[in-house]
Amino acid sequence: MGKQRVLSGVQPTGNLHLGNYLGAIRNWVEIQQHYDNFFCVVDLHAITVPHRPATLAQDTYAIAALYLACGIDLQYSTIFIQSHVSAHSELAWLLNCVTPLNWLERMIQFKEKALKQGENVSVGLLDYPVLMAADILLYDADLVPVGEDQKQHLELTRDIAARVNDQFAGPEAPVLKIPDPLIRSEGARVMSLTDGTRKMSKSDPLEQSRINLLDSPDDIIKKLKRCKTDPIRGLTFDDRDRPECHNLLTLYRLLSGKDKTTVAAECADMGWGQFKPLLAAVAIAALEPIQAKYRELMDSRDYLNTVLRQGQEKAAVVAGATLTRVKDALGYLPPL
Ligand code: AQP
Repeated sequence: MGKQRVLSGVQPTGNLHLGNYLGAIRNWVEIQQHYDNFFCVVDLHAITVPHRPATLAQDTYAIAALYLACGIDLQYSTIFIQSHVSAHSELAWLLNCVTPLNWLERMIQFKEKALKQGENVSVGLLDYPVLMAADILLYDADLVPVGEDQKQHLELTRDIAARVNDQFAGPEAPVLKIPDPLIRSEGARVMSLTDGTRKMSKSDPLEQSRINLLDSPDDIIKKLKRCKTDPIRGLTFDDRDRPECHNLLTLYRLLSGKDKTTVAAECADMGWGQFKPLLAAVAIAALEPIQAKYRELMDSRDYLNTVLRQGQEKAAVVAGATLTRVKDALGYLPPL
């Protein structure tokens, strides 16, 4: 039997932060050799909120370079740009016509992001999870490694696939494979540095709320110096009344590679003044090699273009086959 298929992606909507890294990309790297992986830069999703045309292409390159810099290995993985494979938009339209509107209106991320946009909220923002379902289903993905925030969208993807199978195929010959989410308990929800009850997010207007993968050592030190804490001495995991403390200890644990018991013992008697420089040092050490590799890749535009062109060719073959299967099941006249 061949390897199971994995698909995931990140939007080029700004600087990648520790949440994107620890919740998603680092996990992709860790598991990649066991799977046949497709990792895309989901640029069609990036315009579901107001975006800047002047920086979209550059941001797209930057995410692709960061995938490689974080350790995505082309021996196991295909990297491509979502908008370079037109089957994504086409399948999204077909799935739109099968998906009940009220399924989308229930999506938490839509409600949260729509609130920020008032009357300017686009149909695309509501439709985002259908496009995401198309991204996943086109590749017959078995597993989708994501952070906790995407769990509801994954459930919707499964529901849409099941509905297509129910309506247009028999149980013996499903048209679409139903994928499973792969959400690791560690790092699944990295929280903001300014509010330990909110997730770290690219779109948070407060730059201080996140550590970006490309932040300089000085910026990391400053952000951690100013980040929200509490007046209690002694640092502990899992105290519901101390969300910032749990988040910062978890970051320290994940970035240092130490286990939870070791970190709990090491930090049990510490104050923030002692802990913050320690966390800054491990964050800087973890990001330094990624940043060096990123700079090298961004200076090798021909190489990046080759990677993305080859990725697009490979992705288009797999996606095209699924799209044809779905169109056949829906009864379309094939091209003559
Ligand atoms: N705070 C987080 N903790 C753990 N995982 C996270 N992810 C995002 N934030 C966290 C995971 O990163 C992957 C890519 O996310 P995305 O760029 O597609 O969009 P998002 O989930 O909406 O991430 P952001 O940073 O909050 O972006 P904006 O602000 O643009 O919406 C996903 O696997 C996600 O789970």
